[in-house]
Amino acid sequence: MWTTPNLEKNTFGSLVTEARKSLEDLLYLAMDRRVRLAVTGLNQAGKTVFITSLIHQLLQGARLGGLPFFQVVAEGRFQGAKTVLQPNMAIAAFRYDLFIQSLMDHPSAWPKATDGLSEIRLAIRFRPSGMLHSRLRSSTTIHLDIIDYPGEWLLDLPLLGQDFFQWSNEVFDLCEHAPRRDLAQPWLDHLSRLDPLQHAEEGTLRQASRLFTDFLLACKREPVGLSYLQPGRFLIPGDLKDTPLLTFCPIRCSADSAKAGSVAQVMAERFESYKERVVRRFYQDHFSHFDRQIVLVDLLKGLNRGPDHFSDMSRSLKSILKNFDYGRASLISRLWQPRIDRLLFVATKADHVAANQHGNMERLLARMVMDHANEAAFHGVKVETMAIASVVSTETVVKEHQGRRLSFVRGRPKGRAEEVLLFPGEIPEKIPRPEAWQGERFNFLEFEPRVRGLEADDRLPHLRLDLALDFLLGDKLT
Ligand SMILES: Nc1nc2c(ncn2[C@@H]2O[C@H](COP(=O)(O)OP(=O)(O)O)[C@@H](O)[C@H]2O)c(=O)[nH]1
Ligand SMILES: [Mg+2]
Repeated sequence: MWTTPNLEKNTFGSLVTEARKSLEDLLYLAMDRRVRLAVTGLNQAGKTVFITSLIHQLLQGARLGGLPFFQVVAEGRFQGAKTVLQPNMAIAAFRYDLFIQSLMDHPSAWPKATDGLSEIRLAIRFRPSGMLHSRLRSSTTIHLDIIDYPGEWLLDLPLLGQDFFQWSNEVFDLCEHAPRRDLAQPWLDHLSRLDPLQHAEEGTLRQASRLFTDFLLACKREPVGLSYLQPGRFLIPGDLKDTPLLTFCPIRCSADSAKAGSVAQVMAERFESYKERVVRRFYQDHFSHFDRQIVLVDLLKGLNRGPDHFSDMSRSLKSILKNFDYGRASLISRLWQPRIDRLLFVATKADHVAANQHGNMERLLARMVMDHANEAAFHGVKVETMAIASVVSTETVVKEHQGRRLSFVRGRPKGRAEEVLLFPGEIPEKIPRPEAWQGERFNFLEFEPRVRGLEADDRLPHLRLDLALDFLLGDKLT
């Protein structure tokens, strides 16, 4: 029998190994080293605080034992993170430096409200897991781009599937019910005196549009606080303020009667331009490049405000979820190739209630998004819900009260000088029935940050940020 001499066999073996190693090396290099994590939520949902705390935990919390359930940290493979130059020249910077400063100050304060879109880049260094990767490299770096943008913009998606006259009718229908009915009155009165077929003058368009914008802003303002409001840029105009793109409003008129040059026809043209140049452009320039999405929800504010507002919030959440319906007939898939493959819904500010309520908080949120989340999951998007606190500002205290053991929270309510111990009440695990909302059923207070005496080498306390990170990024750090 013919046999290969030992020497030859070894050389051949090592050649094969070398070749395989180079191939693996190439494959590894070809792997995507950039993750675009988009953070959204309605106004005041907690985006700025969430991103600030998340960056802080990566820069310093991980070293101080603050991310025990983030696998790459738990397995001892996390080597560090730092902020690096932002790649996109035309996007506002997310001012982590200012926001963390404000939280760490004495006295500590919540970061100032922001609007519009901003971005920051982190470099994360870690040791790859598994035989293949760890043999190839002792460590590797991934770039994490975090993008903060208003959830209100995602509510504009349905506009892409409507023409001006359909949209107008939808808005008029919504205005038949409280609380919109009264708030819309000045604008509707004005429209009743305006002939939609008269020749369009800029002044006429501006006046009608201003009254409509005032109506939207009144809907958004506290204590009304509605969220299902379109077009989104009318509320957060940024550099589009006063442009013709934002100078239109719904008009009572049929498509066939709107003759060229009339108010109705010019308004319809501007609506189409808004769809093209604002909505579609946001999806093309930004949304279609996101890899992971987190949607923050302030459930407690929704509960405080009562049933109408709560259902408005549910409606907004469902509308946001339509952005992740990748079915072949869906608006999203017809327009572009979606790539977000993980979607996390988070109930924020869990520290406003006692720890024993967090389970219900999560279950309530899960119920609100369930139907549409199933749809997204069916099309390959991993969906998860959680209750978190980005910066914990209370503590739970269990005490005997009239023979019952109750969970209280201790913290400094917004605007007060001293800490108090209070019983914030319970969160229902299901959406309450209309009759269960009688009186002021829910009154969850907001708290000032409690970062007293935090040294530069301490970390901000959080709840479950590590689990959120693991869901959003864990697989990219293996
Ligand atoms: N107690 C507590 N309050 C929070 C937390 N996150 C946000 N907040 C409160 O919610 C407000 C709005 O948060 P912000 O991040 O600015 O919301 P954004 O509009 O979504 O960016 C803050 O000013 C705080 O009062 C949190 O983790 N815990
Ligand atoms: Mg903000």
